[in-house]
Amino acid sequence: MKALIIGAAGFVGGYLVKELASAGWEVHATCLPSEKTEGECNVHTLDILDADSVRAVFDEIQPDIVYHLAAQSSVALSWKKPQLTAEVNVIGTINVLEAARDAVKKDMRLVLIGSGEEYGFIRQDACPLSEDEVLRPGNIYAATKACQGMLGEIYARAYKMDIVMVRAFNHSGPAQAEIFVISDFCKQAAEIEKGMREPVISVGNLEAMRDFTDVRDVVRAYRLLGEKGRSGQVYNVGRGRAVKIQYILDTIISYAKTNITVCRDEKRMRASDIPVIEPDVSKIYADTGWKAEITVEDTIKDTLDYWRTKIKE
Ligand code: A2R
Repeated sequence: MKALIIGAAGFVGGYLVKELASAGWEVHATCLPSEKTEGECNVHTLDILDADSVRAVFDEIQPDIVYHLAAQSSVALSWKKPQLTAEVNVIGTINVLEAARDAVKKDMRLVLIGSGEEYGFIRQDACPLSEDEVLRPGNIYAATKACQGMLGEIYARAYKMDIVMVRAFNHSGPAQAEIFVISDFCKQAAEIEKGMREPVISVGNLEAMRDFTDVRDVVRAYRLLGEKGRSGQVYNVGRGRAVKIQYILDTIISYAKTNITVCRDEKRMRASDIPVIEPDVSKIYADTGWKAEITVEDTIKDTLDYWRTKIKE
C-alpha cells in the first residue's frame, strides 16, 4: 500500500508515518517549506493553498490512500485568525479534493481528518454522539472542520470518489504542542519540578468534559479506516468515555514530584466552551474492530515524561 500523508510535520503526522511504515506501507509525507518531518518516509514540500502543487504531488506519487491532516488545528488560534483558519481548512481541503478528482490515478482513497468539535452545541442528552447527530459548531475551527466533512460527502456523492471522513475527538501524547490541555498541564508540572517556575499550574475551565484518546491509538484507527472504512462514511474516533479536565489536572498533580497548587487564569478560558463532548464509537468498532487501548493515565505519564526529558535544567 502506498500512502501520502498531507500535513505530516504536525503532532499526529509523525505518529501516522510510524504506524503505516510499521505495517509495511510505502509512506510519502508532505510538510510546509518552513517545516521538516522525519521517520521512514519520503518527504515532499507542499502548501495546500497552492492548488497546482497539490495536483503535482498527487500525480508524482500516485498514492493508494491520501491522509489529509494539514490544518490550522487550534481552536484558540481560530478565534484570533479566522480568515487563516478558513483558508487552510476549507480552501486547502478543496484543493486536495480537486487534486484527487483530477488525478491521473483514479482509484485513490481520501481520508479526511475532521474533529469531534464539529458537533458543537449539542443537546446534552445526545451524548454519546452518533455520526448522524446534527452538527452545531461552537467555534470557528469547528465550523471549518464541519465544512471540510460536508465537502467530503459532497465530492464522494457527486463524483463517486472514495472518501472516508473522520471526526477525531481530543487526542494527546508525547510531543503534542503545549496549547492543548494535557500537554500544557504536563509541561507546567515538569517546569515546576525543575524549579523553573512557581509551584502553581494556571488553568482554564476545569468543568468541561472531553474524550481523550492516546495519539498512538488514534493513528491505528486511521490506518484501519484507510484499510476497512466504508467509502462515503463518517467515523467518530475516540475512547467513548469523557472525563473532566479537573480529573486530568488531578492526575498530573498526583504524578508530580513536588507539591503543586492551581490558579484559574481568565486568559485560558475560551470564548465559547461546550460542557460535554463524548462520542459513540460503535461504528468504527463494527467496521474495523478498533477501540482505544491506551489508558488516559498512561498517556499522561508518557506526556509528563516527555516534558521532563525535553525541558533543560
Ligand atoms: O500550522 P503549522 O505551521 O504547525 O503547520 C501545520 C500544517 N499546515 C499546513 N500544511 C500544508 N499547507 C498549509 N497551508 C498548512 N497550514 C498548516 O498542517 C501542521 O504541521 C499540520 C497540522 O498538524 P497539527 O496542527 O499539529 O495538527 P494535528 O494535531 O497533527 O492534527 C491533525 C489533524 C488536523 O487536521 C486536525 O484538525 C485534526 O487532525 O483533528
